[in-house]
Amino acid sequence: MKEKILITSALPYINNVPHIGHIIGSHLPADIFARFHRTYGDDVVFIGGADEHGTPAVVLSKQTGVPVKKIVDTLKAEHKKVYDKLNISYDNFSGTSIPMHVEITQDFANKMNENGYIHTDTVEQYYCENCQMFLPDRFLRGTCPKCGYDDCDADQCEKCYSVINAYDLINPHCYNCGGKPIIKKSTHLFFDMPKAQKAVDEYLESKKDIFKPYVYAEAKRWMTEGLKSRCITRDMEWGVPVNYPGLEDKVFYVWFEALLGYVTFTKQYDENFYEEVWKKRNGKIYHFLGKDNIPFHAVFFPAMLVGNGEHNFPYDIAGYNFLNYEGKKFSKSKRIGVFCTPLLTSDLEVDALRGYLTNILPETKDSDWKWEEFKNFVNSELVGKYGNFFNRTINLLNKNFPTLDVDIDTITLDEEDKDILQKLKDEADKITDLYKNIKLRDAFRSIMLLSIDANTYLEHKAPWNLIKEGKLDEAKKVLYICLNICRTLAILASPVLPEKTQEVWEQLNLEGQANQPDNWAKVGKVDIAINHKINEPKPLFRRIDDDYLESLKEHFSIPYELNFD
Ligand code: B3M
Ligand code: ZN
Repeated sequence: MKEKILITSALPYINNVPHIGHIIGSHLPADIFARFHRTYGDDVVFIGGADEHGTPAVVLSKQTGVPVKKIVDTLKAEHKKVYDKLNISYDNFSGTSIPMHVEITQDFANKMNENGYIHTDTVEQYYCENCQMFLPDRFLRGTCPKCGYDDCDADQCEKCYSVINAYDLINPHCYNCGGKPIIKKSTHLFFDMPKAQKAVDEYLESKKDIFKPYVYAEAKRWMTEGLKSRCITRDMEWGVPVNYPGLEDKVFYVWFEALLGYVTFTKQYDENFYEEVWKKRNGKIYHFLGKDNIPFHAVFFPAMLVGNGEHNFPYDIAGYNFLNYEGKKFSKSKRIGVFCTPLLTSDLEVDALRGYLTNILPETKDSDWKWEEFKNFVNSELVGKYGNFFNRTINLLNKNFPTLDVDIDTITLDEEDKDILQKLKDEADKITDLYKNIKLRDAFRSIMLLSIDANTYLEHKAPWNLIKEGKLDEAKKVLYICLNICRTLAILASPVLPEKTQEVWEQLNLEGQANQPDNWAKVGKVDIAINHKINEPKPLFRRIDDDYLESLKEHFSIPYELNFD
């Protein structure tokens, strides 16, 4: 039965341009999962967009003197180009500055207020006299009260990922000028998180076997400390305006409204789907994000949903670890990393990149980009194993039997045929389950392994010898089996390698698209027409030699230079 599946990828702050670590940590896995479900036959909506508000872009604006709106518009366009180039198949890539988002956020907060989850309080807030401003979130720095990290901001510690309350920061100072802030009174809205503690506990309990263990553990860590009231408004101009009487000069705290971006962007894309999934709770919501975002999605958001009472809860939260670069942390200023804007002017095959990233997806621990490993992966796995099996099969067919015409009555399967067909079926089932359970790296690795088995079968059967010996029916049988394996291998890998699997689909001369809805029903099956006509073969992936690798390294080491002219 068709299921409604809503997939979201964390909304990036718009104060930079993504590097490959951002891609591997949410956009790519979310895209693979969305592509799988579409081809599987589900009713999928995949949304993302820019987290345009909050302090990150405002901080950059202060540093560069460029108006924040201009920063956001310029960088958002760069983001979109990168995601398009990588074939991230967003149904709706939007942004939190759209008018509909103001309405959704305000209505959501009103309802929480009606339900008694919001109160106002006049509190002492840090204010920089030098900069003449309150110091929300990233504008305030100090020492983390949890881990002692000395460059912690007043929102979340970059080191231990603890969510911080501004007044708990030790030795606070202004990020802008380094000055010591004074304390000024200001009235704000507070979210009564303790009131939601029990319901969030129960929610998390029900997710014990669904969330990955470290996502569950990260959520529990915050719960065990006990939820505290959290300020959900800020003294800033840039953001979603608050409509609460007397507080109209404030905006909502960025995490409060950004999470609701998921609701807005669904509604903006498809009102009916929004009604079904968010309001009637008929469907599953999957969030993809980096590990630093886990507490907000697994605790703060569910707590908001408890307070609001009118929306569906996340079904699963796929949190990813980080990607390092050759053993070091990505750093734009030190030019350490693989940056994304160079993609736009590179002839690097996007699926080679997607394949390698999937192979090192940081699902259970941090992983490491290594150029040498990238080269070896492309040459030995994509060219040597996966691509090679298609190429040999299509070549042999094209040269010897451009129209196959297998005589089905004369086919008798020997043990080796039966083994490979059983393997095909078993592996297809296993890989399908891995996709469903968001074990995308294992799914992809299993596809690569299956292509080794397929090559071994072909090698053993050596249809080229059978042809020489005049055993044409036997040769046709082997190639017919290989042709069917090719179809399964193409469909199975289509979520990861959308361009290449479509190319090979056309070489195989199969109908429609490799990734068309419901095509998944064909995986593991052997039912291609017996008089199938094959097309021209062409090598699938480009081999990477040392010179090309050097030029790629150089090309991808250049980060985007901010330029707002
Ligand atoms: N913008 C944090 C980040 O970019 C934040 C995610 C919002 S998801 C609703 O990592
Ligand atoms: Zn200052």
